[in-house]
Amino acid sequence: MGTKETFKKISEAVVDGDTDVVVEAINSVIDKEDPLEVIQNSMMPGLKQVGDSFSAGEIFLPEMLMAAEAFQEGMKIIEPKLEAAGKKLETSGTVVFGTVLTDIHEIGKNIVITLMKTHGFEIFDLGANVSPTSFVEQAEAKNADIIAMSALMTTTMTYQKDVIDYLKEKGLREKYIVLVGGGPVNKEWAEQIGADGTSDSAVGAVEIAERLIANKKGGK
Ligand code: B12
Repeated sequence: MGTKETFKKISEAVVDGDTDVVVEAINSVIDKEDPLEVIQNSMMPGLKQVGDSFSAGEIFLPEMLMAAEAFQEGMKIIEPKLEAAGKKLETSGTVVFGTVLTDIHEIGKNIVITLMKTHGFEIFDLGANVSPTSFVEQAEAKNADIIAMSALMTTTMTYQKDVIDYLKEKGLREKYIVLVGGGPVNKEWAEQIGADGTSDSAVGAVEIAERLIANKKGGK
């Protein structure tokens, strides 16, 4: 089976929530393919289709849960490869990263975290359902450069604004680079709430984090 067919097989198995097939098919390509390509071109299209079918009322929560589980089992194979492929660099900066309050979606956050680690960032993963006060307390405690927030729902993205407002209230806004991301987040939203940057991809998230850290260290 060629790579293209295997990627299609992985994508379909994510949709079906068939963990065994996902694991087996990933194992068959992971040693010859770029791990990031495997995520972007096989796993993510499957999950996107699941989201679309869920919106259309064609599938329900149990199916979405099974797809998420299959995805996460696949990630267990891909993540170590991604980390091994990363260059060992000096720490680029310290990041506290979490999914906002009342939101439990973590898959995207975890992908961005893995890629940031491979680029030398020190990451404190706060998990999901993180309150604005926790984001700020943890950033202070870890002496972070960046506060990064993921939100996957239109109903939870407003908590990204709450974190920024809380930083302002505490007189700490200028101390941190604030990055926001997740499905419904775009540039307009980031600008509207006064975040420093956003991206809809893990590669883009790393690029923007590196650029903003360089500016900050350069005293800009
Ligand atoms: C998997 C999934 C789940 C899983 C989550 C498992 C887990 N542990 O994460 C489960 C089944 C648990 C779940 C539950 C629910 N879900 Co859900 N879920 C999804 C689904 C299918 C995929 C999300 C995902 O992982 N995408 C893949 C990742 C890689 O993409 P991503 O997160 O966007 O991340 C990328 C970028 O955004 C960016 N990025 C992400 N974070 C950050 C942060 C920064 C700082 C930066 C710079 C970049 C960045 O980089 C990432 C890599 O490319 C989406 C549909 C979709 N198309 O998104 C629905 C979706 C998000 N869910 C939805 C809903 C409604 C729910 C539920 C309310 C369902 C219910 N009735 O209970 C619950 C919510 C529970 C809660 N309180 O949070 C809706 C949200 C609609 C809305 N209001 O906006 C969606 C859009 C489905 C739909 N089309 O209706 N869900």
